[in-house]
Amino acid sequence: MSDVEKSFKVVLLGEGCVGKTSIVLRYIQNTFNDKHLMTQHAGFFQKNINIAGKRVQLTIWDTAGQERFHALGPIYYRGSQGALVVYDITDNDSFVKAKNWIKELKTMLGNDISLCIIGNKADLEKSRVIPLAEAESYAKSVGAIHYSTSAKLNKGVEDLFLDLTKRMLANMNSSNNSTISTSSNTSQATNRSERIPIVPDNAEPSRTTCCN
Ligand code: G3D
Ligand code: MG
Repeated sequence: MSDVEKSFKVVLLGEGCVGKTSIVLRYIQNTFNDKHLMTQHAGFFQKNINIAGKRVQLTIWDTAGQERFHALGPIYYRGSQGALVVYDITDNDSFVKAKNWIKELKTMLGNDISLCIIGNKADLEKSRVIPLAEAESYAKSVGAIHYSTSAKLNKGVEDLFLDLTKRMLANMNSSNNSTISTSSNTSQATNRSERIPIVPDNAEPSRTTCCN
């Protein structure tokens, strides 16, 4: 098996409790835990996939709950080629927050990033407050792709990462630097140097769930 040909940094963003950690754990470990996850899984996860004949390594950054205190800044998403901005389809505030993140990412990173807007908790369709058409139309208006997922039921998660990876490869090919990178090139080295540890959040130790 050949070495990784390309490495991408992908960040998860969105309000607390929308299911960011659940999505990444579903993708990496194929597990779902409805117990409190916030402080247990801070940092980044890696997954290697073969796609279009290329071996790609995804480094997926999850927060340690800093979003609850508005404490996530450019240091977290800088250098990323993909962003998953997650909202909860049953929570209007989380959709507003997702739009704010999109605005910030576009201001800070321009069009160099593949944006995904993810309506999670699709299993709670009966409690949906964000119409799918509205979310899709917003995504289109900002050049993002909208996905519906349920980390709980394992719906849409694999497809989302596959599609995002294809888009990041396509972006890379359409940019000036269209040569496939190797693991020793500058772009990956840059990503490595930006692996600033995410400090676990100890601010809410007594909570057993993060929602409600
Ligand atoms: P976060 O990382 O965005 O803060 P978490 O969100 O992944 O910690 O999830 C927050 C809560 O939402 C968790 O429940 C989790 O089980 C639940 N959740 C995540 N994804 C889904 C989903 O697809 N469907 C449903 N129904 N629930 C989901 P608790 O009870 O720990 O607050
Ligand atoms: Mg989390």
